[in-house]
Amino acid sequence: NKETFTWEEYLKETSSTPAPPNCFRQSRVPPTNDFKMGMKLEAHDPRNSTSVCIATVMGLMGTRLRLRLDGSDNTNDFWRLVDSADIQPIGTCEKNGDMLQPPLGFRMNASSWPMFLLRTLSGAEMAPATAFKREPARPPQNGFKPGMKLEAVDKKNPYLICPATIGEVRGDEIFVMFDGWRGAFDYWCKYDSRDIFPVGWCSITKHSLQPPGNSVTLPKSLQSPPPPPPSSSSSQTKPTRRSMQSPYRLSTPLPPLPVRKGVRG
Ligand code: MLZ
Repeated sequence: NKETFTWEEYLKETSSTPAPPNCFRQSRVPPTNDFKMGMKLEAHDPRNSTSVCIATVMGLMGTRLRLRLDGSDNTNDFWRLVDSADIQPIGTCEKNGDMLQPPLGFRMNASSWPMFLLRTLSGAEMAPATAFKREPARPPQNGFKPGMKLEAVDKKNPYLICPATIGEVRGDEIFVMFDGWRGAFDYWCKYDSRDIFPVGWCSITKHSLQPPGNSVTLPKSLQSPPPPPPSSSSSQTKPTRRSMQSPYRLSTPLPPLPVRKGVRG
């Protein structure tokens, strides 16, 4: 059936091979997701990672949780794995002698935080300690090679996990290229990122997997090189615009290939 994506067919079509599972900072046996909608927990504020906040489970997919910080609005939801070191049971922060913080962009006056905290926790269902799984160890070194296939979180649409290819390897960094999207969603990350998974992960954990896009992947000779990885000295530098780098950059889009049904997100 050509209309549903399967890795088996796709790997044959593209004559490519999956990145070995031991390259990833993921458990060989994926953890179970024992959280439930509405449960509360402690989470590091993604926009201010030194502060620990109260979060509510707003959704579950595979081994991932959609989280919203209590006191924040609905536009800053984020996703974490059940074995992420960024989340912990309620009470952990206090046990460590720390204080729960209001999220960045707390909707109310700062003086109302203590009362808000009291009310948001009273009668709340707290995620049990057993639902939090230990974060797997990082692989000892970067084992990725260009061309290897994987499943990766689309950081612009973080609810999506999509088929991707390793484009380049430099030190501890890898360039993740999303198949069929002409570079629009590609990014550099560390080889031990929690946002990348071995081929088959979504199917095992019952997470949806977006099929590849339908844009042509240009032959290597016509591709512009990936932007440089964020170096430690200039980690905030924006990647150079690719269109500036290659004389071969197409100015008009290529015609779309015959569309598989349900490909577009
Ligand atoms: N449907 C949206 C999301 C694309 C997601 C791509 N992921 C690699 C779009 O077409 O822009």
